[in-house]
Amino acid sequence: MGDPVNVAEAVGRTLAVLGVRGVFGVVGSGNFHVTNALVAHGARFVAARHEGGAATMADAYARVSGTVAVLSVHQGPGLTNAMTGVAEAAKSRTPLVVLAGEATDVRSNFHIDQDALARAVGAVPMRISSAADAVEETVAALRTARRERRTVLLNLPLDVQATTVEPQPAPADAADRAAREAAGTPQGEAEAASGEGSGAPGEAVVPGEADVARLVRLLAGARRPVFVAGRGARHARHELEELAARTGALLATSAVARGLFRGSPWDLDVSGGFATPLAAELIRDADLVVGWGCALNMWTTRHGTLIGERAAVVQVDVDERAIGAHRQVALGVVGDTAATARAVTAALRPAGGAVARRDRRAPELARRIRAEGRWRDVPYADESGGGRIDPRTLTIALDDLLPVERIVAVDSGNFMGYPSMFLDVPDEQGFCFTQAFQSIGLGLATAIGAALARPDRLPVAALGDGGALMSAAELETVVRLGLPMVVVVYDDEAYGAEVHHFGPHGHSLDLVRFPPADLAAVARGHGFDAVTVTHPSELAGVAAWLNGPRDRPLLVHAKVTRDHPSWWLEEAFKGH
Ligand SMILES: Cc1ncc(C[n+]2csc(CCOP(=O)(O)OP(=O)(O)O)c2C)c(N)n1
Ligand SMILES: [Mg+2]
Repeated sequence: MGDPVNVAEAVGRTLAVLGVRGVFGVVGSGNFHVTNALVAHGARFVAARHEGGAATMADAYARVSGTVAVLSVHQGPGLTNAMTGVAEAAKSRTPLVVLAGEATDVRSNFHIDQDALARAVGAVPMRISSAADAVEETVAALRTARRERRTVLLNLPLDVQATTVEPQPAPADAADRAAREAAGTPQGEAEAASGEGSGAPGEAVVPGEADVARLVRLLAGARRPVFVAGRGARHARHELEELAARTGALLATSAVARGLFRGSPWDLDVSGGFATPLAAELIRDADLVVGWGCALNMWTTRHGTLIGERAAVVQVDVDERAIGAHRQVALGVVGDTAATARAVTAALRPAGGAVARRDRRAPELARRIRAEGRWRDVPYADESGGGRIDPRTLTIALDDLLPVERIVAVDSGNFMGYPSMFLDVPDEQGFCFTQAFQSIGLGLATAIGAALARPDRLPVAALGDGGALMSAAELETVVRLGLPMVVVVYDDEAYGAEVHHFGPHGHSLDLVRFPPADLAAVARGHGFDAVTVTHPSELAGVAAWLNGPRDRPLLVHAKVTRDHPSWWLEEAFKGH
């Protein structure tokens, strides 16, 4: 393998040879060599302007590409800057390797306890301990990320980095095998950390026969079954649709799996705070709810209210610990979602037998789902006026204007339901929801990472004014990368979530309101095109951008009405 290289180079080369392609970060002295080696061996490095942005870009890239991503940061502050994004990734079980320089000398300004930091947010601390073990330890870190769907911190102590690795010919078959493993498809999509489902494919966990038989019996006896698919079912659309067709089940998803059943006449879209009135009615009416790779947590069940009192609840999950973690279940099946659905379908009597299509799949219901199944079909009174646009009107208009082949990323805040509910997505890869840590400020970087994983789709970042300004450093990254992105800012000149949380109790709101900021000018300063929308007629500027060369990204600065909280926020407050 040629000349001796130092440990940093060996680590970077190993990761690249094993198939890592997406690398994000901010380069300092402690990660300079490792990052250069990654690039030299075929990885793409994306420079962010803040490590927080880089972490979330890597997270989103891993989720959408289905491969392990790498985050590369400087020792100490490089890592602390990244920690919010690392926490989101860890809670979401995103397969991610964080490469961080490490100052082990306690007298160094950069010294902190990096292991403790990783552990505190649920990431797995690992370390390159010596030149002799560097390659093996790198492979182990990648394997943990991939196989266990963990976010791994691979510490690179500065003194060890500088030592020399003797050339060792990598056996071709081992490299091949490892490369397949690393570049594999862990469908790393994530739901809330709080244990939202798991169940990535790979080594599919086969369910026990007795459990399959129990689930067959429950499905055979149910008149109105509903399936709720989560992160762990994102690879199982086909199998779940087939089983649903045999049992008459209706199909819903948790927020992170939004779009999974798009195109099915039985698709109820999201179960939870974002559910349409029709979806809520049908899920509440179910006599059997089966969560597939879905934790059925307080968000997905609206604090339990979406599950009828007499409904039997079943959970299928690859992780035994996820079963019953959020609510009691009548049956827990430990198994991969696709493998379990296949086994249950095979065990059912042939179509046309006792377990034929159920009454819930009547043509009348399909007609209702067609007519009332989307939020934009629910009548509302447009409150636009006085220089502000109703966010529903804004989002419906954008839904009409923007190409269907889109990938939507949503930040946190009062506004977040509008894009999550009124912007349609083509499939489960059209929605990237980094909300396991409920942090504001991740939406823009999420859109960047997702856009790089799906360059064929128009990326749409939906942000509040607070989240937009918190992450504004990455506007330049969007421009520099030449991404044809649409950033929509729902500007209420406030931390609206806090205004609506505390306003009704008579508290002063001075600390959570802000004077108007010209966000269109901020965006133009970074090289964006921008339009300010205070009235529906101004959306013509968006149409003009879409018709044009799209050689710069577009920021839509929407001044939105702000008289009352969104209904999903009122719902969410119950969880505080
Ligand atoms: C990093 C972080 N800081 C603070 C909060 C608390 N918080 C939740 S929503 C919110 C306001 C967000 O404001 P904005 O982005 O303008 O959206 P809006 O609520 O106004 O729609 C804040 C401060 C948080 N969730 N995450
Ligand atoms: Mg706001």
